[in-house]
Amino acid sequence: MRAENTTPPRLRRPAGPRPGIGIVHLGLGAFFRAHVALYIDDAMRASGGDWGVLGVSLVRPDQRDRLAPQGYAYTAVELAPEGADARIVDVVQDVIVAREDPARLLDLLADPAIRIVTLTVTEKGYCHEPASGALNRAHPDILHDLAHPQAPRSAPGYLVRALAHRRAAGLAPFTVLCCDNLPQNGRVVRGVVLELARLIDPELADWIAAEGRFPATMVDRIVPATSDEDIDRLAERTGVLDAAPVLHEPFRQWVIEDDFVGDARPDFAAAGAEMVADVTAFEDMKLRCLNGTHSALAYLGYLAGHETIAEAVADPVFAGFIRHLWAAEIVPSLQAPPNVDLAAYTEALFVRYSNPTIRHRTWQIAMDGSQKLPQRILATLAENLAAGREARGLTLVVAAWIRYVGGVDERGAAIDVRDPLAERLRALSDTAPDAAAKVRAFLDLREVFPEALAESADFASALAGALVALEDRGARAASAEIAP
Ligand code: CS2
Repeated sequence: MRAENTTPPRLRRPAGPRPGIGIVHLGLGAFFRAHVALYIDDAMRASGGDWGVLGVSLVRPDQRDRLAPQGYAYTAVELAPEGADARIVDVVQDVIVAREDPARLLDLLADPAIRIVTLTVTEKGYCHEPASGALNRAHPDILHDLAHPQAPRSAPGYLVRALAHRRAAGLAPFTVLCCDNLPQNGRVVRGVVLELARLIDPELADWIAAEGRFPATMVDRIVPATSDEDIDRLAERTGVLDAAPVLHEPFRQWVIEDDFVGDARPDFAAAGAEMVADVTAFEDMKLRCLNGTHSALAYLGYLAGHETIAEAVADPVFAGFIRHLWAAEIVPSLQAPPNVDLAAYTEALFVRYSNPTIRHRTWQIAMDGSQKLPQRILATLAENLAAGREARGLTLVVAAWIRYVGGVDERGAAIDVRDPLAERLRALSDTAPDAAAKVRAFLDLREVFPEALAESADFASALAGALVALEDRGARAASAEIAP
């Protein structure tokens, strides 16, 4: 038999005792499986505890269907420039798809053994208005969840109904542990949960406000989407087929506010997480330095024809541009967290971006810009303008986003724009007669742009100038003009 015709055997869950389930995770994407899940696994290995995970996909069955035949075990492949290293992870004990049976998920969340609900549902999963953090009461999923109490669709909808069931059963609430890239992420999820709960039952909202815990966290690890080629390559290397591996960089960081209901949590510190009283400085540093320049490279790099982050930073123009952003526009806006040297932090980011074994597509990071720009770019920009600091680089990034969501790249090819506001953005772009009108129409998106930017005539004219530079001379030349 020729080797290439044989199908390798499927990955199997390693034999051995299984922990009880203590955590429900909403949003079973690659990031959770390559980051939070590994900390939970390491914490249990170090200090024990029944912290097995029930994974939940809110809508799509694909992860469950790939993981179930392998007993929910998967391979985490660490990609370092000097070589790859693989580990089998079996912390996930079961996976369910909420949309198939919402009542079952609500029952499971009311189990007293569940002490923590972790979330990676992406920025748009909180149904909030990105500029203000408030619940978007007109969101179709929120309207649905108010009308159908037993069958929610949104993450806040599940949390509120599950907390109501726990209160009715005389149980303590679970801790809600947000692991998405939002500033004050614990505060954001607490805010939307309380607002939704108040619309349903003010006493429930009071109980959640008094008894619930929503620690904020800063999460960091670069985890590109897994491709079919990645799956084939891993199977060739190991001789075993894993239909759901995750690929990640060596670096990882997790900073967690140590505020859990009844102090019930895995021993995250033993796994290397930093347990702190306040994550704000860590969150601002990471969102602005890492995610901010990721988005810069995503829009400018994509427009200039770069497919991945590693390719974009190998281009001296974009390398120079993000170094300018860090030194002149981002770091001056930050308070360094204790014992952190921000210059060393950003230099380490540059090395992480340059890892040639990570294929992190600019297109992937460009997704959902309307939900990402406020915390990654616009907050820094507004502070710089108020303080009279340099802001031309960040202004160009906003212009590049506007150019990108117009849906046509610099060679005239269509861009597959993914964003909850994609249709509206495209329409704004298509109907504006010139750059100034386009910029005005975008700045009027008040769920995206903060007042300080939306109402500044100087900013509007700088943004229009940046858009003209992009349209006339292209992303590469426009970036080089700012950071020669
Ligand atoms: C990226 C993040 O896709 C994106 O928007 O900026 O996923 C980034 O890779 C992680 O936050 C790194 O911790």
